[in-house]
Amino acid sequence: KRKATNNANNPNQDLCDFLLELADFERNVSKNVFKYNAYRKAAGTLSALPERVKSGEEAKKLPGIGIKIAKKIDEFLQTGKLQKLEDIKKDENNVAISLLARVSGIGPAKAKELVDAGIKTLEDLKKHQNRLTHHQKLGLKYFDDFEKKVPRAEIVQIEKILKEAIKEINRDYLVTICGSYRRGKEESGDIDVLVTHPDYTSKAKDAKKKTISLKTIVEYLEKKKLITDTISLGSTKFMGVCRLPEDKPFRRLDIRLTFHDQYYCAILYFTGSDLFNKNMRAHALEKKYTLNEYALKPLTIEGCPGEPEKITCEEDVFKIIGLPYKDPKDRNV
Ligand code: DCP
Ligand code: MG
Ligand code: MN
Repeated sequence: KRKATNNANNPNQDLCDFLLELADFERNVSKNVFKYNAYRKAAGTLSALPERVKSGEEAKKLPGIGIKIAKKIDEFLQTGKLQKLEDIKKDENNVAISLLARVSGIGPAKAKELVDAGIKTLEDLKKHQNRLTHHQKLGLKYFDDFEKKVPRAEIVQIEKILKEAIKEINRDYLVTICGSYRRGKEESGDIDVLVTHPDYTSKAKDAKKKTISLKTIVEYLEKKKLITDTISLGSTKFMGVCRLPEDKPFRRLDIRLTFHDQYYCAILYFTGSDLFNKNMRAHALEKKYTLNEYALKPLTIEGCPGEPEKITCEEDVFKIIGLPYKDPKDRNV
């Protein structure tokens, strides 16, 4: 669940690591989302630099790095560690909460509840599975595999199997793998899939919609031995686990079924990054539009959303809110 800054031979890797570790503690222990985002943003900035940062002062000139983070960078460059982090880690409960919150399905509140009950290691957790939800049990079972990044080449293979299988059910299905993979990343945390069908629109009659079913897709992918576990399955959202035939690690797989007339807003949203989405939504608001994973709607003077704009590609959204088009690979921040 940690958002790594996975840039091959990053000259500032150690700095990024301590910032991401701080980010994790802020989210899971201090529950300060603001600081969590600030540390992540700073780590993201450093990971994109081609050269090693020489001082905090130099770093302060970069986006997302203010005086406080600059000071921490100086301390780390001079002493090789960060006292704030050392102090946090002196409390074994903090370390335990941080560990348990790495299990898929366990959030900061649940992690604290478990640690308060004396459950502090993955071994402890295995003995107390009755305290866990179905999702959390799977998170524990696949803990090691879910911590591993998915190489791009593996998603290419999964994409091929997935598309062939879904088109066997009905050849008009449209399938797009979004997330970090679509942004061109060499490694991803999971696999995010969007599916639609020309007959499956927000306006279509229920009878017609019923012929399109995410459950049918999931069952077929199980039969094909690609999907191994289901975390949750609703009419439009599947969360689960998949694995390639030849003993590769188990991977987190998300599939969403979306209406055809909302497909391109959905693709834009699920391609991310989450930070890019935040900025784009804010820009849309400045132009008196509201943007989400379903639609782009103009806002009236009273601030009420009107009828959705007709969107037939991602470019439409950029055009309407007056932004130059950005390729998915340029949406990493
Ligand atoms: N998303 C978002 N806001 C969130 C969570 C997700 O806008 N709070 C969108 C943008 C993400 C996409 O959903 O890119 C997929 O979510 P992931 O958590 O799978 O993120 P990524 O695919 O970008 O990264 P990773 O490689 O970690 O999976
Ligand atoms: Mg993803
Ligand atoms: Mn995902």
